[in-house]
Amino acid sequence: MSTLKSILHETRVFPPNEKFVKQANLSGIQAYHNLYAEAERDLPAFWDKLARENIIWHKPFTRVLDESHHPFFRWFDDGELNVSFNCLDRHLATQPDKIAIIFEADDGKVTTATYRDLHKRVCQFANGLKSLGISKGDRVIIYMPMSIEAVVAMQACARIGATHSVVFGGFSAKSLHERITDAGAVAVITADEQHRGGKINHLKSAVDEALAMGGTGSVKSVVVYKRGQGNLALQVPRDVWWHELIKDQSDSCEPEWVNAEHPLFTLYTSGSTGKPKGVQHSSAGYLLGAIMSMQWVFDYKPTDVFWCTADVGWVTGHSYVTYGPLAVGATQVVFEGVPTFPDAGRFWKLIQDHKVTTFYTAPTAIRSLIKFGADLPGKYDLSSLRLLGSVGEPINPEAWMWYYTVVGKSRCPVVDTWWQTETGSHMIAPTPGAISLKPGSCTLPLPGIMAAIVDEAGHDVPDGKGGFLVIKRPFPSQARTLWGDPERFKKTYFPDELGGKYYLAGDSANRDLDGYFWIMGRIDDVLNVSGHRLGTMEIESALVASPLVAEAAVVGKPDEIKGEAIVAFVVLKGARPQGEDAHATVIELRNWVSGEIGPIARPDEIRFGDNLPKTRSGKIMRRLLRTLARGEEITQDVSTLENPAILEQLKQPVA
Ligand code: 6R9
Repeated sequence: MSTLKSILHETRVFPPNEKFVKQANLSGIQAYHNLYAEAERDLPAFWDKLARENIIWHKPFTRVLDESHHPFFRWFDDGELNVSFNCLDRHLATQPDKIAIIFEADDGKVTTATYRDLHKRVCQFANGLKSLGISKGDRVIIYMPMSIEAVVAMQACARIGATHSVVFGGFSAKSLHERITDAGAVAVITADEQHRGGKINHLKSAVDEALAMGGTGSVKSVVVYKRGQGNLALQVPRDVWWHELIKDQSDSCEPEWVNAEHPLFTLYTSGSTGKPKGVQHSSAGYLLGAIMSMQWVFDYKPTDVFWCTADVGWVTGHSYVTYGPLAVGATQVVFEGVPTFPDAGRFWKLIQDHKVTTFYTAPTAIRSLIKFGADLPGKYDLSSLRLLGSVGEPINPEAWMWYYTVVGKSRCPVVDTWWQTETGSHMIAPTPGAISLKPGSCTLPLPGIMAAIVDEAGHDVPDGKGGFLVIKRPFPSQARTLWGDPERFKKTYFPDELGGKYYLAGDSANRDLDGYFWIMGRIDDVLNVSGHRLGTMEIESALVASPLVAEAAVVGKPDEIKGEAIVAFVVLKGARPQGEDAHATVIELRNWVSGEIGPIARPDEIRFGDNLPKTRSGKIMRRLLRTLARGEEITQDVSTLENPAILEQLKQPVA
């Protein structure tokens, strides 16, 4: 295999294999181009047809797209539906006994639920919520471990028209408090415990702590699912056990029909300021995005066993655990634990045991498993796999190649899916029976997604030049606003600087001469070194291409002469080097990067750690690395860090 010369010089191309093309939902490149052109010709007509074909409407819509309040777009806005009906009831006539969820607990215990079971459980719980006085338009916080119950809780909210806001179980009581008060939630659904990697996290005590912080008078009820022993005192009448709540409830529940634009959920995500943004999604448009991407990108087939490893606390867990797979009637795996417990073969064992066909995970998970070598996946039978997916950050070509060859045995397309909390569903991603893959590129925009790259003034840049990634025309699954802050929505995503017209994603990207998109990283992750623009990702890719390196993160630090200097935090495949050894490795890696990209990209400083500081969803916390790189004390909130101890190691420059 040729060595890598930075991602933009990546020349490997993998056309879809014939067998895959034959069976694909979108088969052959012409089919893709036709569909894309159809959307370009008449965008409303394109989505109109899909919305009628793929959603079951209680009251069909007559209007497709209303742009009169730009950028607060409305889709299908005189239609009525219920999202939970579209995920459950629609399958009762055709496949009630099909397994909807295979749940594997941290300790390996497996339980399943059919569509009929799931429907009953959602109805019962929805009735329980109603008995607490919760109704349409109320906000409900969900703070749960990965479980069938977490999916039930979300679906039950959707069923009664309550707007859920899931808070990831790894967030601290303080973050939870912030979200409860911002949402003005009437209830919190939680569990006594969360089990991950053999460790227990006491969710209910965090809820108690959050509710004791004040300003949470809107919260009338706390529902507690008993995941562990349930050894805790309920605060009656506020708190109620889940099993007590549903005990006498009927297992049928007429769905609340809501307007297409009714807020299905808000999900908090971090922005450039400290205050998290409550990204608000619609019902119909959001659902349509989830369904179409299941069909186009995951090439969904009724025989699939789908597994998205994301937690429901993130948008990926919303669209590709709770809503997308159920709306299309899939069998899916839901996993409570972590990839490395009880050992680093856990993911591969799950794929083997449940005969997973479609596996969707994050590059950071892949890279951390690469560390354990190719022998490990080789010990498991992964022959059920037919499609692999990646999400959350750019996947460097070397990790892509490992995923493709070692996990997928060069048989399975790798779909690198670029999208965001704000976009609700995939935006730029291969339709795998149509599009040739290039390692490290999320390839081409989906039909109906008018993605482009522009400069600071909002003008198109020539291919190969790079700039801001924007989406020029509205699409159904996009966020409608920020909860309680429409001004911030407008300012952040439709800034005046770009003429206010386009959705600004906040990522920089490059489009190559074949029209393929290469995401370079967040706008704030772009370094300007001696007047040269460098994506941190580009340097990371080069580092990871070295046989010595398992993982790397690159940040900038201010430099008097160059503007910015490059600091690389590196995890080696071998042990963390000390003394002379460390010094020699630094020189070797600096020269390596210089050879890969050019002397301009040579890191000014390299530090070694056993790991990188990551959130529990697997994102590297670059802002912490930037603080460390500057030699400053960390004052930021580190409560979302998986491994806070690593910061001490990374403080130390190599002497
Ligand atoms: C789905 C999700 C969004 C940000 C996004 C970008 C990065 C996500 C990516 C990717 C390159 C991909 N990102 N997928 N970058 N290639 N395939 O992760 O949503 O948590 O809101 O993060 O993640 O920087 O702007 P979210």
